Amino acid sequence: MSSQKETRVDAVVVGAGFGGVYQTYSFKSAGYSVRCIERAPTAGGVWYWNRYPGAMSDTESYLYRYSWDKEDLLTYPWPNRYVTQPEILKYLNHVVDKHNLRESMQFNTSMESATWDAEQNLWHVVCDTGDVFAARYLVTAMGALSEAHFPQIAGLNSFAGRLLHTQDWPDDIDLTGKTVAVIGSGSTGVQLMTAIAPRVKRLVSFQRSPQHSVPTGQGPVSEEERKEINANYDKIYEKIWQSNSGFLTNESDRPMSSYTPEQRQEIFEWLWQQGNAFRFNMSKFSDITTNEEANRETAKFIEGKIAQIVKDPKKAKALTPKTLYHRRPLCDTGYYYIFNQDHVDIVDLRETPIESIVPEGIRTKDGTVHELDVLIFATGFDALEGTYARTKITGRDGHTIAEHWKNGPSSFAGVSMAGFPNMFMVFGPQGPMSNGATVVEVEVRFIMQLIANVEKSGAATESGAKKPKLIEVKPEVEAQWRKLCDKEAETSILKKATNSWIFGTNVPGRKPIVTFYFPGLKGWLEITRKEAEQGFPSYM
Ligand code: NA7
Repeated sequence: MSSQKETRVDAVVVGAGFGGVYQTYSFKSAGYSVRCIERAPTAGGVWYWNRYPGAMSDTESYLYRYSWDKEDLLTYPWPNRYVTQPEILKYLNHVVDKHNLRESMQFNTSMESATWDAEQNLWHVVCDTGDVFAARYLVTAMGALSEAHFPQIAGLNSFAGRLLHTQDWPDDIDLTGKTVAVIGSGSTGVQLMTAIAPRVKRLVSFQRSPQHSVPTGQGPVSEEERKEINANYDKIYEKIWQSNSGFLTNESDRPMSSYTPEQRQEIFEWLWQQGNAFRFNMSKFSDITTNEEANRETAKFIEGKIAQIVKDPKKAKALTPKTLYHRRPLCDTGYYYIFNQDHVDIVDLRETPIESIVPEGIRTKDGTVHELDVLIFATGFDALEGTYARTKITGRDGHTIAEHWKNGPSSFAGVSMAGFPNMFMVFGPQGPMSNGATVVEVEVRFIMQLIANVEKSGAATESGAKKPKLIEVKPEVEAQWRKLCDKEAETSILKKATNSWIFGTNVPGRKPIVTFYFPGLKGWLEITRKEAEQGFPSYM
């Protein structure tokens, strides 16, 4: 432990993204002294780092925000159906300023370690700035997806041009007139390529797996639409808290087989015109992710669209998946269309793998050297473990998170880990699989309920007269939760995907896990509500 004088606070929050901002607000408004530390120079979290062109939310604007600031809900501008990265960054910083949270925040500060002190029942938090905090509560809101996954390709460091990862996008890069390669065709790669295609001299996608993507339906929101949403916000959120996805007020309970083949095609076409991947997946058919036949039919419809849109048969072939529609659903603002331009090309890595990176660019196994100015990795994240590996968190009896997660990340409800008293995660492993903006809200509320529960007993006083009661989940509850998450994911077609961060299989060497609680928001809320009603029996 550092010899530096400790600053005593009630709570330390790590991270000032969607989760950390709300957690800081919640502590502050409940009267706790709180320090939020953030490694970036401002609030924003993933929306600060992922500044690549085209970055935007694929949850619709009216739901990609906090529900608890009613005034903002009604007045804060969101002119389009989806909010872009700069808009989200601005919004989060607006919330920080509006609620005077900046005074509780410390930027350009990373947590190096957090160590549980069982004598004093405190967390000692050491930062790279030399700051040391002692806090009764520690909340890590560091994001599940905040550490870049950089695949180890031979010769990676030999490239003489500019090498970038979408996760840490620099401000000084201008791609105009450049020859650019993108490795990665997940939601990030698809957004990025669609956005940069008009301005680069040449764009080549080095694609390992083609994906099924549907249109976002991005476009302006009229004054009438906004008025209608404003007039119904309470009712909308009532439905959202009852939904699995946290995105949709209308999740279908009708299986695909209940429609005739003609009706299905009409519905697919309607969904395609409406846009939004989650709407496409869940609003009209209930079984796209659970019934293989329904899934194949959906995949076939999208593949038909690819064939219609992409004129060059070679490019169309490369862009057409041969798999189920089983990845995290994607949507785009014209992705397939960019391949109709002569300066946009695709290398199908299934046929011609990368041999190595060379100073001039990428050498593929057929001996071709693709000369490049800029090489962009849109290769995703080392989810959860990557994030938590940046810091050393040591709980009871010297037990570290790295040890706790030796069989892959786990928690109870995405929030608590056995052996880590008075510590909580926002967006930890096995939280609800739902819209992130709603997930952070329900998790923070649950954390505050847990804290209020022990504090109302009067046990956790600053005076230290009594040993404060601790909040610590039972180990058997965490183990059962993990089993439950495995079971709930068992029937999902998403499980058939390889290389998925949702199943911990995208980074070599990581243990496969089920990252989410698949029943989503509704199921998670039912369980945690019961937990609160019964006086938190899962906790010691
Ligand atoms: P994803 O969804 O993990 O996608 C990563 C992409 O990078 C995907 O196309 C991968 O191909 C590709 N990739 C990864 N490693 C390699 C190597 N070694 N060679 C070639 N291609 C590779 O990350 P995103 O950033 O797009 O999205 C992550 C989340 O962010 C998303 O779910 C949203 O919640 C926001 P693969 O498909 O594995 O063959």
